[in-house]
This record gives sequence, structure tokens and C-alpha cells, in this order.
Amino acid sequence: MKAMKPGMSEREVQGIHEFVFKKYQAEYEGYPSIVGEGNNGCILHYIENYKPEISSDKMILMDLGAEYHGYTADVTRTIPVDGVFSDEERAIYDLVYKAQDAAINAAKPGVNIQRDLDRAIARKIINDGLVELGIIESPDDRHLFFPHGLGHHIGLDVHDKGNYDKLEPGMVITIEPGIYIPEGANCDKKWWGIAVRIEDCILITKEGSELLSDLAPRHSDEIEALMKQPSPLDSFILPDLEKGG
Ligand SMILES: [Mn+2]
Repeated sequence: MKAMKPGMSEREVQGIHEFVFKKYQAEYEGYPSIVGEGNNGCILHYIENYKPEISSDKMILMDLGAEYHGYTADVTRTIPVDGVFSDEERAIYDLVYKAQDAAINAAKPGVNIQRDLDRAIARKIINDGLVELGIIESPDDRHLFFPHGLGHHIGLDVHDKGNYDKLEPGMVITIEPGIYIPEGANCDKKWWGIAVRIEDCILITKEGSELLSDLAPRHSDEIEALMKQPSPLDSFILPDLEKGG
């Protein structure tokens, strides 16, 4: 987050994450890294990570996880490229955050991921929020702005096998609500190209859950504060190959 700069490529952002994984001696990535700026964030499995220059007026969605000693992580952060959320970006971001936080707080043994956490909590919060923002008309409207499930088991595989009936202590799952508003979507075009997913891994405990990926800030204010700080990578400047170094 501190190293993010307009003008970087999506691939460079991917490289920074993967460098840090290796720095911690992670053997592999748990799955192909997804780094998508602006509208590319709407493409759920966007692994081309091709865009050569990310733009200061966009957000960037980064879904990456290290594989360490056989176990994989699965974490997504979405941040503004220039370090400041626009009003529209913040509205969508904070809504996804609210849905994620509520689902994390409700996760505990006996709870069902799809019925209790996804439909009754996260999806309801998102649908109500989309109505409030005027993006859909009724919370019961059919739409594709949250086109995937809330979470999955994680462990040896990134989408691990597991019991989806009810959570038990010791299970590790992801909680990953998202809102994706592609160019051309049926709503005010001020929302077009905004794509937000926030994904964390939680361990189900006897009483509730423990957030395993809490060192990466999630709240919009925390993200803005962290992005104001300098990064050691700011001075990592390579020779220009075109000029012959
Ligand atoms: Mn996931």
C-alpha cells in the first residue's frame, strides 16, 4: 500500500506482493495473482495483470496469497491508486467493508456460510446499501453486482474441500464480499469502473473467530493513513534499458 504509485504497471504491483512472499520464504503463490485497476477489477479471475500504467483516478483490486509450507492464504485488498478514495469509491468501499465486518463478527461454530453469513447478513447489507445509493431500486432486484459467494474453505488448496453445512472450531474460511460495477452497467455512470472486493481469512474458534489477515488494514481511513507513509521501494529505481542504462 505504501509503495503504490500512479504510473506503475499492474504487473509491477503483482511483483511487489510476490517479492514480499519470497522475502518471508513462501515457496509459491497459492493461486495466480489477480491485480486489476479500475474496470479490470470487475473481471473476477483477471490474471493477465497487463495494464502498463495504472491511473491516479482509479482503484486497484489485488487478490493474492502466499503458499507457505503447503498451506495457502487468500487475501484481497482494494485501494485507491493515488491514496485517496473519491466519494463514489468510498461509498462502495465502505458498503463492502460493512458487509464483510458484519459477516466476520457473526462467524462462529454452528453457523452456515451460505444461509447465515452470505444471504442473511452480507448480501442483505449490500442489497440494502445499493438501494440507498440508487444503484438498484429494490433490495429484491436481480442484479450481478455481487456475482459470487461470500466465502470458501481454505487450507491445502485455495478453494479447499470442507463442510458447508455448519462451521466448526479449527476451520479456516475466507470472507470476501464484493461489488463490481462494470462500464456500461445499468446505473448512473459515476459508478462505472468501480470494483471492490475485501477478502480475509478467519479461523473459527470455540467462541467466534480470529482474523488471520489483520496486519493488512481494511478500513478506508486506515488505508488512506498507511498510503501517506513512504515506502523503501520509493528509492528502488532501475536503469532505463531504452537509454542503455
Ligand atoms: Mn477467495
